[in-house]
Amino acid sequence: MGDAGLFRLPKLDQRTMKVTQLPLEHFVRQSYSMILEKNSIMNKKKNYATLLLILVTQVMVSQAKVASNGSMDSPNILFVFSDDHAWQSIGAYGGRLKEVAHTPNIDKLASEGMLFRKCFVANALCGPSRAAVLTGKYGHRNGVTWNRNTNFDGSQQTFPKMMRQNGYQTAIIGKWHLASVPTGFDYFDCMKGQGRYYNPFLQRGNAEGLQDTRTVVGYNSDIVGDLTIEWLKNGRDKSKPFMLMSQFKATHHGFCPGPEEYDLYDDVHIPEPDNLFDDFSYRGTAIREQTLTLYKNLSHAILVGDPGELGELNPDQRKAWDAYRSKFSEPFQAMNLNWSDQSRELSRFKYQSLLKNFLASGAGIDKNVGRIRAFLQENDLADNTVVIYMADHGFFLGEHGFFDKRFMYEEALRTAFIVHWPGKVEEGVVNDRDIVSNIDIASTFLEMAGIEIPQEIQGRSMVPVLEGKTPDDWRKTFLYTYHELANHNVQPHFGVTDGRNKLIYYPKYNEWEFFDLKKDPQEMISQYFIPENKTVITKLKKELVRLRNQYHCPPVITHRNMNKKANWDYEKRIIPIGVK
Ligand SMILES: [Ca+2]
Repeated sequence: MGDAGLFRLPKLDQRTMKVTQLPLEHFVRQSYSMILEKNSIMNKKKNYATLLLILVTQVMVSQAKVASNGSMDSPNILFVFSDDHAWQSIGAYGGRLKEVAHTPNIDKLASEGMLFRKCFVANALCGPSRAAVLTGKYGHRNGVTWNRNTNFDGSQQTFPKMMRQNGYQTAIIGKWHLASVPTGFDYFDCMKGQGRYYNPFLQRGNAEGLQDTRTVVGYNSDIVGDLTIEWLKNGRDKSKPFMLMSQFKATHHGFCPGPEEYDLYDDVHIPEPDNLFDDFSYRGTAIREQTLTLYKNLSHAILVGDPGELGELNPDQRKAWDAYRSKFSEPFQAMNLNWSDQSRELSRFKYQSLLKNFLASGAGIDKNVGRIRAFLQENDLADNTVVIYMADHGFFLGEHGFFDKRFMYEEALRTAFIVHWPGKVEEGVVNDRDIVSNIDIASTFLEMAGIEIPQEIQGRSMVPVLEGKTPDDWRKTFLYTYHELANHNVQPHFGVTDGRNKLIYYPKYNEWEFFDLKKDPQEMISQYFIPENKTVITKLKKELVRLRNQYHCPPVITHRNMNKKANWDYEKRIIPIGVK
């Protein structure tokens, strides 16, 4: 433990477990043909001796009963994954919304495990994050770099496939989003596309492919909770450990809460961020050209009407939803303003409406996290199941006036990540030191299961970090890549962060932004042109090149550009932090 290598080798007993999972015939055939191919000029006597040794080993390891139904060596894994569930909206993160966040169950999970404050995503978008989780790779290596092409190539290696091949029962329930039929799962029951908040259409199947489709009546998060519990109750093969991905659609765009959460934020005032009315001074062109402010770009339907992702409501649901919506539509009508009015009065109303819908949607996830964990507790599964809570990426909740993600600023780059691993992870630890990522999930789950990690995986196992034994060579910097120019006019960019200092590059403009989060946690004044930062910026540029090489980034964005002297208007308007 605490090995400083890039990947830690599995323990010997864990390595042998992998062998016992392979059918004997398969093992003999593979081994024998491999020997013949590789050693055709070796004498046959030696070949047979090698084969005999392998067979004897096979028989010996088969004597040992493989840990089933979860154990310390091959624990069950429950991966709860939500969508856009901003870390600052979760109480345990202690941010500006902690007094109004309604996340008691996620907070409890944090109090029983390790909460990461520096979990960064490779790319803050739904599809790319899901592909990064499954493969442990950046988008340019797994094929999903943006949401317009989320047709994941299911023939590539993924951790669920490897776990399934090594004796785990694998299942995924809820949001999939990756267009192609899920592969590597003994069971899947997923929404089509983004999924609808009410009465979602679900596609169900197994390792053989799609088996049936159906519409399930009800509210999305409650359905994901129900189906997760139902699978744990009746879908499991109790002779095997399981790896279950329970993936919520909430709190994605549409931000529709469920009926049980309709009244949660009545008469509650949501605190505003200091930079709700950011004027985008002292930063580059990209932030001034985006179209993701809640006061200009959030549609009427999203806050006071029917969002596109609402789904088709039955008469009872319609009546309840309209009554809920009147809490927003009636005050809006009373203001007697056009929706496109950009007055602070209407902007503040939009902020309150967005946040109430978002937080109530988050509360619906939290309630179901509580239900699922209660089931584990009541069914003797709590002690041998690792429970993870993670969001696919962060989300702006009014910071800079934004309501979306994409930018490499802290609200989107960071994501919620909490791990409860009974007997392994110390309870209630907040990890604000180690930089971890969604690309680390695959390696981590493989090591938890005692499966050797393929070299081609780009993320690293967090197991030693979780055990409080962070290797000396653990990453000190992180590469972010944003490829998509589709919605909200956010230009492609990439950058590097060491957790405090952050450098972002926008190729289209040949512009850089530099922030020191200790001095400027809200990233309001780029300090790129301040002479005293030259040393750290030069160091980060070198690190950016090193990381892009390490991760085999394609040369679509040339390093020649990166070395050109930036020359742009705002250079003249730049000020050092602290100077008024
Ligand atoms: Ca998302």
